[in-house]
Amino acid sequence: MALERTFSILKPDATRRNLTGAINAIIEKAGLRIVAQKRIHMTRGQAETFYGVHKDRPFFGELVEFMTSAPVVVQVLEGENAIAKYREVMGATNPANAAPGTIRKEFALSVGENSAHGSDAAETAAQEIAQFFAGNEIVG
Ligand code: RTP
Ligand code: MG
Repeated sequence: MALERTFSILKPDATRRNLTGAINAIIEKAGLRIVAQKRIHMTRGQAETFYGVHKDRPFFGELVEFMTSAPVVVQVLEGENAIAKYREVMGATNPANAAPGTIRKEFALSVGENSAHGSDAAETAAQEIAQFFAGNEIVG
C-alpha cells in the first residue's frame, strides 16, 4: 500500500496542558511518522478558513474562539492509510464516545476542547496541508 499523508492539529487545550509530547508518543507508537511540525498561534482568519465547512453550525463562533485562544501545533503525518489510521488513533469527536487508549479518550476535556484534529478525506488532507505548510517544509 502507498504512503499517505494527513494533516493534524494539536489543539489549544493540549498545548495549554503541555500534552504535545504525550500525544506525539501515541501518534508515533501507532506507526505514523511526523514529517512536518510547527507551533503557531492561529489568526482568526486562519481558523475561519480552516473550519469554513462548519460556518453555519451553532458552535462555529465558539470553535474559532477556542482555536485562536492559545498556540497550536500543526503537523503532517505520514504512513500507510494515514488518514483513517489517525482518525482511529484520535477517537470519536466527543470524548465520552471515544475508545480507550485514543487521544481524545485520554486527554480531551469536552466535545469542543478535544485535543486533536485529523483530516477526514484525501482531498481535505491535501487542502489542509497546503493551508499551513510549504512543500519544502515537509520532509518524508
Ligand atoms: P476535527 O475536524 O477537529 O478533526 O473533528 P471531527 O472531524 O471529529 O469533528 P467535526 O464534526 O469536523 O467538528 C469539528 C470540531 O468542532 C468542534 N465541535 N464542537 N460544541 C459542539 O457540539 C461541537 N461539535 C464539534 C470540535 O472541536 C470538533 O473537533
Ligand atoms: Mg472534522
